[in-house]
Amino acid sequence: MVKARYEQAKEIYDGIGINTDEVMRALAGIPISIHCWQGDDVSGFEGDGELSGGIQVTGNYPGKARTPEELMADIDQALSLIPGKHRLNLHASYAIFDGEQVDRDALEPKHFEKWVAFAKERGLGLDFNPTYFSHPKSEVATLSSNDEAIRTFWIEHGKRCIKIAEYFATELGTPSLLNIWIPDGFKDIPADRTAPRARLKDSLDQIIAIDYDKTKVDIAVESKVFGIGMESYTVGSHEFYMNYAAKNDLLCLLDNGHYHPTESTADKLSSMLLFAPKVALHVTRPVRWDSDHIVSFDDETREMAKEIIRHGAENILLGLDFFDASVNRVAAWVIGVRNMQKALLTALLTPHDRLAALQDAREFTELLALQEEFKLYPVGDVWHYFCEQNGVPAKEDWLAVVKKYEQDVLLKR
Ligand code: RNT
Ligand code: ZN
Repeated sequence: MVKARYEQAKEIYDGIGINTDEVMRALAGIPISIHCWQGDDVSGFEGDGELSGGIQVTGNYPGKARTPEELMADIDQALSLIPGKHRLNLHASYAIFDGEQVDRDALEPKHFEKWVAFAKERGLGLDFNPTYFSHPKSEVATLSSNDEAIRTFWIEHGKRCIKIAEYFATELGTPSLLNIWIPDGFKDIPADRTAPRARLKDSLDQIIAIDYDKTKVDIAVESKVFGIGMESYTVGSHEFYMNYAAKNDLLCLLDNGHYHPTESTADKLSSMLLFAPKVALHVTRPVRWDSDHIVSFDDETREMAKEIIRHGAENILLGLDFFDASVNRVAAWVIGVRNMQKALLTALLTPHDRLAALQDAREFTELLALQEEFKLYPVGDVWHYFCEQNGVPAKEDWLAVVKKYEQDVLLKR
C-alpha cells in the first residue's frame, strides 16, 4: 500500500520534473541537531536548581527523565522513530559527574565521556552549548556583568566549553557547533544601554581568543529580543550579535522565536548567507511569544525549509529548540523532528527553478496558482515511503510505540 502509493506519487512528481528517489536520498542526508533538553524540561544533572534565565517550561506530564541513563534511553526511543541520521545537541548542564561535582568554570571533557560513548555507538555527531542560566551566579547577569568576579567565572565557562566541543569533534570526526546564548537583560528601561554590551563584547573577545581548532569547532552566537523578566532590554540583541559574528568570523544562530512575531526568519536567511558562508538555526514554534512549542508542519517552518533547500542544506546548521512538558516528552521529539523533515521534504519536492522563472517573468498569477496547487501534491505518500525505507514506522504508527514505552518505562519513574 505505501509502496503502491509511492509509485503513483513518483509519477506525479515526474510530471513536474522532480525525481522522488533523488529527493529521498537528499532528505536522508540532512542531519538535524536534536536538543537533549526536551527530555527533562531543561533541568540538566547538576542538582535540582530551578530553570532561570527568562525561559520557561510549562506542564507536568509524568515520566520526565531524571538521570543520564533515563535521558539516554528516552533519546534512543525517539531516535528509533525518526528516519535518517542526526546529531545530538547538549548543554553544559548535562555534564555527567562520577563522584565529585565541579562548577561550570571547571568543566572538562571527561565530564562528557559518557555522552561521547553514547554518540559513538549510535554514529551521532555532537553539538554543544555553554549554560549561562539556572545557576546562582547567573541571577543578575553573566558575560555582561559589572561584577568582575562573576564575569570572569562565566568567561572561563565559555572557554571550557569550546575545549569540550573540540573534544567532541576530535572523538566523533565531525565538527561541533558551540552556540553561545546568554539571558542578560533588564526588566525595565535601562539608564545605560552601552556598558553591558561593551562588557559582553569584551567577554566574548576573551572567550574566542583561546587556542582552538577552527576546523573542529564552529562558534555561533544567538540573539534574542526579550525574556521573561527581561522585557525591556536584552544585552545580546540581534544587531549586537550579527555585527559581532561578522567581524569575528563566527556564525550567527537565528532562533525563530527570538524576533518580533511578524518578522520572518526564513526571509533573514537569504540576507545572512550573502555575507557569511554558513548560518545556524534553532527551529521552534513561538505562539504569541517565545513559547518554544513543539515544531509544527506549519507555514513558518515550511518557508524556513524552502530557504534551507534553496541555499544548500550543507550551509545551514540546523537544530531544534523547544521544550514542552505538557505532553509525552519522547513524542514531543518525534513530532518536532519529523515535522521539520516533512517541511524539508516538501521543499525538496518543489520545482523552485520553475517558480523562480515565473517570478523573473513577473507572471505572478501563475506563480501564486502553482504554489497553491503544489501544496496538495502527494508529499505524504513520499514521506510514508521514506519512513519505511529508513526503518521507522510510517504515518501515526509510531505513536503506539511511544504509548507502550510510556506504560512500560515512563509511568514507572
Ligand atoms: C533561549 C534560547 C536558547 C535556549 C537553549 C536551552 O531563549 O533559545 O537557545 O532555549 O539554550
Ligand atoms: Zn534557541
